[in-house]
Amino acid sequence: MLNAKIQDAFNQQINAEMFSEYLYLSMAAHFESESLKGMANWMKIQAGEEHMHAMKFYGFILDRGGKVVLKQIDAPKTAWKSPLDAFQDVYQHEVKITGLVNGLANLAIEEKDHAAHQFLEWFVNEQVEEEAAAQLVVDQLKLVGDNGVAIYMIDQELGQRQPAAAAGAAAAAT
Ligand code: OFO
Repeated sequence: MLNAKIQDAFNQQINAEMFSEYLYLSMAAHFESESLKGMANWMKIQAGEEHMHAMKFYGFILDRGGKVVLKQIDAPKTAWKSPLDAFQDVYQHEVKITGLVNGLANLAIEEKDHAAHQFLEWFVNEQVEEEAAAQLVVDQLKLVGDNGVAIYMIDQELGQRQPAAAAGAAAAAT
């Protein structure tokens, strides 16, 4: 049985993850319109991962006999000055999400909910990866500055990103 405080906090996190999905989909649409298809691909896959994160919370609440309560999703930004501007926003957003996940883990400890705490461990680790992935692209974009050829090459590289399930299957086959 899920206590009310954790249920509310987890429902709030569904909203945060759905906003993340919206934000990255908005960035994807922005990059599509800038003909940066690789960056759009990276963002669409990221948006899909955020949806999966939201669904993990959804499933956990229901498995514990709780009630899922969906709230209104804020509208994300729709334009960015440059690829660097967008990826810096990704990084800052992920830092914010890490703070939310840490807050949930603290709450689970306070409420002595071991199942919730264990469930959140996956997210704690995931956030390390998410921050690192965004930071890497920010660093690369800072390195190349306004060099169009280099931005094109980064775009090509980001176009190689595959959804986590497909990437896992490919790695298992090698
Ligand atoms: Fe980007 O990790 Fe969920 O929100």
